[in-house]
Amino acid sequence: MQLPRLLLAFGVVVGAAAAGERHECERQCVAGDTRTCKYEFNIIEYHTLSRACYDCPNTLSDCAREECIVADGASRPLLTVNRQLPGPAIQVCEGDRVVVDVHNTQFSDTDTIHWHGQHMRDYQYYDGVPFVTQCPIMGSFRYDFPAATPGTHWWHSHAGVHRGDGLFGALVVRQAEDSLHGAYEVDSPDHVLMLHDWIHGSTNDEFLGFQHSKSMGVANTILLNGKGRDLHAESEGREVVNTALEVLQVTPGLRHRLRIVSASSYICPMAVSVDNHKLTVIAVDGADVVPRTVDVLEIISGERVDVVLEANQPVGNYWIQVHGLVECSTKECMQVAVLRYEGAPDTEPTEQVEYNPNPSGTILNPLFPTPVENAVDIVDLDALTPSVLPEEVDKQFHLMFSMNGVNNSFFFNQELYPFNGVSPEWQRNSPQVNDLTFAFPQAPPLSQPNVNIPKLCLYGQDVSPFCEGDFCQCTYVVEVALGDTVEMVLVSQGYHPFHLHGYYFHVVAMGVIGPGTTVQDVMDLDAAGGITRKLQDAPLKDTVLVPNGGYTIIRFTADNPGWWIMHCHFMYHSEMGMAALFHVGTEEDLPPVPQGFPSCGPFMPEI
Ligand SMILES: *[C@@H]1O[C@H](CO)[C@@H](O)[C@H](O)[C@H]1NC(C)=O
Ligand SMILES: [Cu+2]
Repeated sequence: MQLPRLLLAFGVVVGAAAAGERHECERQCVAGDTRTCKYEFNIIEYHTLSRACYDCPNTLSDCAREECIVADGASRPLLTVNRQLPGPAIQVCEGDRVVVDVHNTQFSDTDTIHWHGQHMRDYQYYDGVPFVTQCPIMGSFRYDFPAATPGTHWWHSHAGVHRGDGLFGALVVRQAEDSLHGAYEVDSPDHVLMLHDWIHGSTNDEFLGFQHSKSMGVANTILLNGKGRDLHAESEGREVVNTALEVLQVTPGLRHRLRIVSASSYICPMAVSVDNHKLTVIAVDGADVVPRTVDVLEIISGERVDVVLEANQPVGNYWIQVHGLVECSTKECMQVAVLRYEGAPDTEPTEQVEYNPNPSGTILNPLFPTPVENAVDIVDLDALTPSVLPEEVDKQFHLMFSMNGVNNSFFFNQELYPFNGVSPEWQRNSPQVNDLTFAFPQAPPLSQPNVNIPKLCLYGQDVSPFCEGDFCQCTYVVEVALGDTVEMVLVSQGYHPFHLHGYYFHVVAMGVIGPGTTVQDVMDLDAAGGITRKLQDAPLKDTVLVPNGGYTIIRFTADNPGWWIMHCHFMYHSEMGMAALFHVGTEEDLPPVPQGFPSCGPFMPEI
């Protein structure tokens, strides 16, 4: 039977009331109908449980008021776009022109917005990385780019730790006819699930406490589409607030496409499952894969997973469970949402849920990639569009992601309080790439190519001029010619989600060797034939786990010129310098800098 796909989804507004009306671009996609989709993003400093909430939580109906942000009921300052958490979702059709006017109303801070998943080919100036592609926004800035890469994506602040304070939202690009449309009937704009971790205070306060004092930098809880409950309130002596949970409504008998995004900021990979339901994975990071059915999916900061959920169980309410892993297990962070069948009562499931970091069943993308039966690693997935990669590449790079105990001058003073002169609770390891802390240029090399980069250091060259003792800091750049085929061997001590701007890459290998694995260990294993590369139908991603004590190998053709940041997607790690720049081609390969594009830089005249 042919079901009226999508009409169902767009015909009725289901679930909890979304803030305001639907944007006219949020529509069923039809070939030939492309539009200009305009958005106003006001970056506003704000607070949970503000006066917009009236008598919430005492009067529960007040909590649903427009501009009232409850989160998990903890009172804290935050940053918003348009007083919403998450910020407004952009849901458009492939080929639409997306125009977002960002107005920064912060009293004393700047911002930029990155469109995670869009590769900005020919629109490099709108990638949204401060001091790389543009100057930080002080007043207003108009982003203008085509929705060129279909799939489930998201947008977020790329400035400081603002993402953790609430500056993020969904960016979904649908197609008139997608390759996997036969796999589901419903693709509702209400079925986007943004997962993010949350702390009970201002992110900057916590970040400074982590760097200079004894704060551990771990999340307090997880929120699903900005909603959730402080599940440890009672045991930790906080006021118990009966906050609303997110509800996803499904139609009995139909298959629904759920679009899951990890907007996590802290070190909080998550395990996602739905009680009594299997999840059929059809896309990762927006790119279609040959469908695989699993029980649980693990997702790390920046990743997206699209699944099909068939509503084939008795009409009722079921828990959607999200459990935090790694550092999120120290506070047993978890959250639930309700999967509600049409016709089911407006109640919560009665099953008790308990924190469980070791879910059973078949797991997609496990944190510990091993050749065990019940795991589907990212490299086990097949891209839906067949491809065969050549055996050889033009350029190979090795990048080590590690946490180093060095006299990082941001936290230590070699004379007054060196790393080895303080007790362990005051020590902080520095997140580095190839033992280097990334220093941002003073002006964006993309839009101001003539401004000197004072601390420029190139891959493969001597970096000693940039070191003071054991601490090295520079603007680390990996350069290739336009069109080069590239392999990056990513090695890691600890878990790090690697994100490269401007590209999809093929994930061709992933594995674990053991604690303390070095680049040399991976090279030796590779030389001995111990690493098999998947050159046929390797899945495409833009964010990938580099497992603890292991490696991930990616390949792609550097056909998108520009200056692209690549970084660990854990917010603290990238802000503390676990980043580098990937420079492709030359100025001549780029479109002209847009007229009137803002410029910035140091003012240091001769004296
Ligand atoms: C840091 O500086 C101190 C004092 O100069 C030195 O003794 C120590 O070896 C350096 N490195 C570490 C990791 O502490
Ligand atoms: Cu990291």
